[in-house]
Amino acid sequence: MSGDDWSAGTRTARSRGRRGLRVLLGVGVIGAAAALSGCSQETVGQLKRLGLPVAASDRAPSIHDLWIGSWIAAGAIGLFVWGLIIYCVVRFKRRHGGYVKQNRYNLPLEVLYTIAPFVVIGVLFYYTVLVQEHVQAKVAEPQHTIDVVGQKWSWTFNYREANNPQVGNDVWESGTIEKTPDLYLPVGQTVRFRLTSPDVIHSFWIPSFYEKMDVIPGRHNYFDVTPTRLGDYDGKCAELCGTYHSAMLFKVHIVPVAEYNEKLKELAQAGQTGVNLGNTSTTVLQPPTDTGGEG
Ligand SMILES: [Cu+2]
Repeated sequence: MSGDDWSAGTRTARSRGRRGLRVLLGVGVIGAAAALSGCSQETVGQLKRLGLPVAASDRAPSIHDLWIGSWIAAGAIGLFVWGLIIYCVVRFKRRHGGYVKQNRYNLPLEVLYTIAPFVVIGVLFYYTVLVQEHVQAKVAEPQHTIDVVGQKWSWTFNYREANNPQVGNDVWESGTIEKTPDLYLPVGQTVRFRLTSPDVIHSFWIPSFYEKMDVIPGRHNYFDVTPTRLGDYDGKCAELCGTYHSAMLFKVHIVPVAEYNEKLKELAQAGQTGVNLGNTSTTVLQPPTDTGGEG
């Protein structure tokens, strides 16, 4: 094979490679477009929030901003570092068998490597503290107080509404691992959650509030929040608490105030008045039964 044949061969191979790359890119773009067009509005919204569910409380937007800001900062730093790596790989590629000049024990560089991460952590820490202060700020006079009991393996919600003329009673709802309890919240009104546990540590989490708090035996953790968006949301335990931790779910319904009062009156009519401090559930899920059959 002559030199000309060889270079013509590599040219053909290279152009074939480029065509292959273009086809691959085209397929990728079409595939991504098809995948995204198949997504619901909800999924697209969640992608825009970089994975966060829709926000449903007055405290959530500041956590949203911290989340997005952290990703932007991480992305900028990532691009900068990848840029430096690619630059070094290309610019200082080993040629003619020699090494480029090595920079070990370069004091100014090492000082820079030490200080730069502290600056990054310092900025993240500063904004985290600001957001935490805002999220945990207490309301002087919360309009509603709900005592939440996290117990193995469900939740009890005590609505302390004895002073609410619309309800006139403290009422409660309690779930089991078979029956997921409902938590009703009035939209636009301040709610204080007081958390207790009779057994082990749980964690009270409504993902759409973008915050959660541990439920610790012997302690009274509490936080204030104003639900801001009507709708149904998920709630769950976020602390591994035993065999049926994964079944420790609840449904959150953010409703107009009138409907909230109605729901609580229904609980009162069902005789669920007073305060229920919960108890370790004795309900045990049955193991799946053998359906029998041959083979
Ligand atoms: Cu739990």
